Amino acid sequence: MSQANLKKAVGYWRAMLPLGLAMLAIFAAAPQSAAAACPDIPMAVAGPMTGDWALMGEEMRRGAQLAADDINAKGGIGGCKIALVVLDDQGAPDTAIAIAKAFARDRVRFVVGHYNSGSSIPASQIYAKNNTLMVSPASTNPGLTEFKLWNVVRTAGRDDVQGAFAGEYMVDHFAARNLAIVSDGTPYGDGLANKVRKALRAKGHPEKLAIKVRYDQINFGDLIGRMKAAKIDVAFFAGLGDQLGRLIRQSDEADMHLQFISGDGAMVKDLTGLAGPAVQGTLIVFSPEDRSNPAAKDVVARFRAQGFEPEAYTLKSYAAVQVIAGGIEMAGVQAPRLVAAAIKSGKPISTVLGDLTFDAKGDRRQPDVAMYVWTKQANGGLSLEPMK
Ligand code: ABU
Repeated sequence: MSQANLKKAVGYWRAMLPLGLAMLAIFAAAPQSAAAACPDIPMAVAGPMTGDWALMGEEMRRGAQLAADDINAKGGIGGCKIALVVLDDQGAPDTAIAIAKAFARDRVRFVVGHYNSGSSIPASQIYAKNNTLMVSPASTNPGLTEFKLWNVVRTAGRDDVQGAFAGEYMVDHFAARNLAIVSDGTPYGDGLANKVRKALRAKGHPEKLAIKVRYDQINFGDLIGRMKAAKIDVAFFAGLGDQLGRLIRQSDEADMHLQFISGDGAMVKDLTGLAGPAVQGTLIVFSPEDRSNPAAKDVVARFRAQGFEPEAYTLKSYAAVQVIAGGIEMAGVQAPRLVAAAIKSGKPISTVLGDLTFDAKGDRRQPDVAMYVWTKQANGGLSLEPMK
């Protein structure tokens, strides 16, 4: 067996072993609400619980778990409790597909996931065939909902919205400079890069350089050399925070002081740890701050009481569970197709993100974006702040 296949196989079994154990735990215990004659509702949260994107997986897990606990504490959904299992897809499409197939054999019909668009898109097609509804809190590639599958919903935004916003911002603020677009080559990165490119061209200021890196690349000497040669001043990075952090640090070490801009994939709390002080001034496009939503006030306070700051995808994951619960309540049954139809009916569902309504494709009807900047504080620390 080749190293690559061995790695895949190990990844598969690492994902499947906890899945099998979790399933056993659920079904051995079900119905936990036996007194109420209402079996538990198996629900999964699936994302990268290990590896470079584990912080985002933790946000998903924490958000979904607290939402399930809160719903259960209030009596569940129509008296049925949520039994949440956590699955590690390692951010790998193959593992996400394996998880989706395993759910088909088991009784999980509701999934909060996945994180990576490159995992959500292929998994969604398996879920669709196998009567499973998924709500992604993080996958932003437009293709996820443009397939118009019955079973896909997301509490995240879309890359066409954030890409247009970022491209217009780049031209409006840096038109006199040389622009570059760097993609990580994933469905997320390539899709977002294309939307930024489209916006730059629409405004008559195309990028001078477009470069792809590998999603697992950690050394960017060639890229930095090419940007230096092309006298690039402003670079949009369409990829995830672990790579952006390394790229910022390595550019700084190469005495290449660029203005970096990136999308929601770089909304990671440890960016400053990866990038070092050169992160100051880096711009990030994301949705308006969920923690400032009045509807999130109590939940944010309880996360903080647990010693956890509910950043980035945490509240979007909490909301994803609320959306599923709201859909079951509206449908009056747990049948995933009817639940999906109820969610997509346009009726508002009350969540920590406020009242959400969804269109027929499963996208939020109120997409919004905002710009953030890594800012030096009076105490010398760096934090990500909304752009004033
Ligand atoms: N949207 C941020 C990163 C996850 C993804 O869409 O691939």
